Amino acid sequence: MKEKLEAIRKKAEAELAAFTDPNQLENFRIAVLGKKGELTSILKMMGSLSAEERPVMGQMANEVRVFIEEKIQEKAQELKELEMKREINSVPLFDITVPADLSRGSYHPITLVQRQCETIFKSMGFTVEDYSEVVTDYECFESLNIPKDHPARDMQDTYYLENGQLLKSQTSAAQNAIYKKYKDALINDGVPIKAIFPGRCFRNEATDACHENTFFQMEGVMVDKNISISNLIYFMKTMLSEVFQKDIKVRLRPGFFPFVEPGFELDISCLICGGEGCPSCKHSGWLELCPCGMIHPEVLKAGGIDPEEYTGFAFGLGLTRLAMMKYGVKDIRDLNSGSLKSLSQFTDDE
Ligand code: FA5
Repeated sequence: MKEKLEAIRKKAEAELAAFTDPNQLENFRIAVLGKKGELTSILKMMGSLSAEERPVMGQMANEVRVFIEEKIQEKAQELKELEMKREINSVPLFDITVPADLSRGSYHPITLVQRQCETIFKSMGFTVEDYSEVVTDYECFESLNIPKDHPARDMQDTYYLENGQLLKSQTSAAQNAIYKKYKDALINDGVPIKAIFPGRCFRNEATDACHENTFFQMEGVMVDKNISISNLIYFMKTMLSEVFQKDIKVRLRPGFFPFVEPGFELDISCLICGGEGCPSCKHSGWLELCPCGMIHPEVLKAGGIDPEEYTGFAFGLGLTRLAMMKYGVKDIRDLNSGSLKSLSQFTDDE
């Protein structure tokens, strides 16, 4: 029996190393550890051993079982990571040298991604709102729990106009108006507020491969009774899997925004370099894509909604960065270049 157990262990080690497909793993698991598997059959023979041999063989059989289970798990993880790498490498990188086909017009990649997101959220009952690019200080900051002289204003270097208005630095600037528009239906008729609002944002930023001074975001809010972080995570996951049509590595970490509590940063593993680090992700392997959180009670109050009764989530998706990742654009500045040679290459694959 000892030799048999040793043979099973050796065979498992050799066979598992050669597997390239998760189905092979499952078949192997059944053949060895399943009800009628090789190891299980040996265990069934334990009864015929002497009282001295039984515990020794029992321990050895158990060690072989644990060894094989661990090896199967390791291999499954290795195959999963390989599959992910394959998928990431299958994102066709946008090639700036390809000659343009200017025989007909085409949509801008940000428009394509925005429309996809709109379709996804509309199918989940969200309305699509439009909002102006010039807003008041109240809309962009004060209504969002960022009073005058609050240090959080320094997080965004804002362009102010001579009349005191400003170029919106974040689509969150539309939140207050949306709450006011839909609060009566929420309070009187129990209709949840579910809205997205895509729009252009402006910040006085030094540009690089992943920062522009003019870029698009898409805000999303949902307010109702008993909305929780699980609802937020569900909608974020659905949006990403629908946009990319495959599993994307994401990470959620704490983030500070005065208008949400708790707040999160949602990053995705850079699809340009497969997470290894490149200029498109500032060499970190991750790209900040969609900060989000539970709407701060002060923000709901400013919108005329009682935070004791209602809760909600909000997110601010970086649409321009999403277009980069979706279409394999290494440098965000190409998207604002106005170069038809570059921009005519994108097509709607819906
Ligand atoms: C905000 O603008 C918040 N309003 C987002 C938010 C909304 C948080 C609702 C919580 C609840 P932030 O400054 O991090 O956060 O920008 C959000 C996203 O916009 C970033 O993750 C990024 O994808 C994109 N973004 C920000 N700055 C730039 C830039 N200069 N160029 C390109 N994309 C940018």
